[in-house]
Order: sequence, then C-alpha cells, then structure tokens
Amino acid sequence: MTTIQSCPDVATDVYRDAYSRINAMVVVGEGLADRHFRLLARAMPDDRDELLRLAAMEGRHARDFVGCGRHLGVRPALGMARQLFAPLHELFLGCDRRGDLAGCLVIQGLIVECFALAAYHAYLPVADAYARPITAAVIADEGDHLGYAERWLASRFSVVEPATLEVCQRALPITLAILQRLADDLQAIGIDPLELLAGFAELFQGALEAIGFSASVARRVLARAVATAMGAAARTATA
Ligand code: PL3
Ligand code: FE2
Ligand code: FE2
Repeated sequence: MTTIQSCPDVATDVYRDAYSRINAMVVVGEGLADRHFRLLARAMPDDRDELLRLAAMEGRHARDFVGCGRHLGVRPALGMARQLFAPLHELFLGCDRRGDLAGCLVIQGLIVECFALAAYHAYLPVADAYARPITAAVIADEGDHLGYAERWLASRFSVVEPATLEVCQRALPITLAILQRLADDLQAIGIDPLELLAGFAELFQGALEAIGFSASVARRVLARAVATAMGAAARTATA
C-alpha cells in the first residue's frame, strides 16, 4: 500500500509561523548537541577525537537547518525552543558535573538522538524540496551518533544499568512534555505528533535493547515515563 502524504503549502502564514518555532527547536537542539559532544570530549580523553568529530557534525546540522529557514524566508523564533530544551540541558550539565558519563550519554546519545531521528523521519516526506536532501543527510549522521552511544553503553552494561534507568526516569518525561508542547506546530507543518511519538518510542525501545535491556524492561521504562508525563500534564491542566 502506498500512503499519499499531502505536502503542506509553505507560503501560508500558518505554516511559516509554526515553522519558525519548529525550525528554532531544531537549531537550538543541534547547537546543544554540539556543546554536549564537546563536553563529553573533555570528559572522555580516549574518545576525544571521535567526540569532537560528532560535535562538528552537530554544528553543521545547526547551520544547515538555519539555511532551510532562510530558504523559506523564515527566521527561527528561538525563545520557546531555548525554554523547552533548558531542563534537558540542565540535566545533562548536572550529570557532567557529577562525572556521570552514562547519564550524559543516555541524555544526548540515546534520548536526544532518538528524538531527532524520529522527528526528521517524520519531516522528510513533507519537507520542501530544499530541505529534503539536507534532512536525509542529517538522518544518516544522527544514526551514527546513536550508534556511538549504544556501543559505549552496551560494552559496560552491568556498570551503567542503574544510572541509565535513573536518568531515563528524569529525562524521558521532559522529552515527552516537549513533544506535547510542539503538537500544534508539528501538525501545522504536516507532521502527525502521534506518529512522531510512536517513532520515538520504537527507536528508544530499540536503543535500550541494543545496550542490554530485555524487551519487557525497555517497554516498562517507556511506559513509566509516559505515566509520569501524563500525571504532570494533568496537574498543569488543573492548576
Ligand atoms: C541531535 O543531533 C539534535 C537534536 C535536535 C532535536 C530536534 C527536535 C525536533 C523537534 C521537531 C522537529 C520536526 C522536524 C522539522 C525540521 C525543520
Ligand atoms: Fe544533529
Ligand atoms: Fe546528533
């Protein structure tokens, strides 16, 4: 069966307004990924060159996506993006300060990279002709970043297992809350937020299994995060 996806009209104000916020999320997220891999390079001298290479790729992604906005004549609305990414960035910095390398790698290498992969996969079929090849190239790079973190964590699974579970419990609900805040804007640029969520869950489940968790534990980690995020959303709604 072939699914026919209608490409949104990039000239409408509704599209451009939403795109300025979504594009900002991508630009801010890529910029933070650059910083995170640089911090990791400092903390992990053995892998320094490899991590600096990954950081440089992230810097290039940020510039390439700025170019996608420029091509549409849209400037990224950075305010909300900075605000939405701040808790995840703080969590990363806390792990870095404590020397919790596993925590850092789970946040950047698994969670952020799976989020990016799911988002870019969902964007690809509705991207404009300028952004599409850029997005496809970035997807290949993000796959490498995820692979790096998976290998590092898998090779010391018994040691990093507790830290991984702990940081997932804190970082996943933040990630799900970000997705929830973006739902309307995603829809406006032609992305189904639920499809993105499903794509993220599948990728993240696969990442947890790749590093050594059983399928049932991986499912439970995600389910618990969804429950936490839904509880937080319900409290916000009634506050
Ligand atoms: C990892 O290398 C960088 C992380 C970037 C995070 C991206 C967040 C994406 C939010 C939804 C974007 C949809 C895609 C639209 C592209 C213009
Ligand atoms: Fe990236
Ligand atoms: Fe990446």
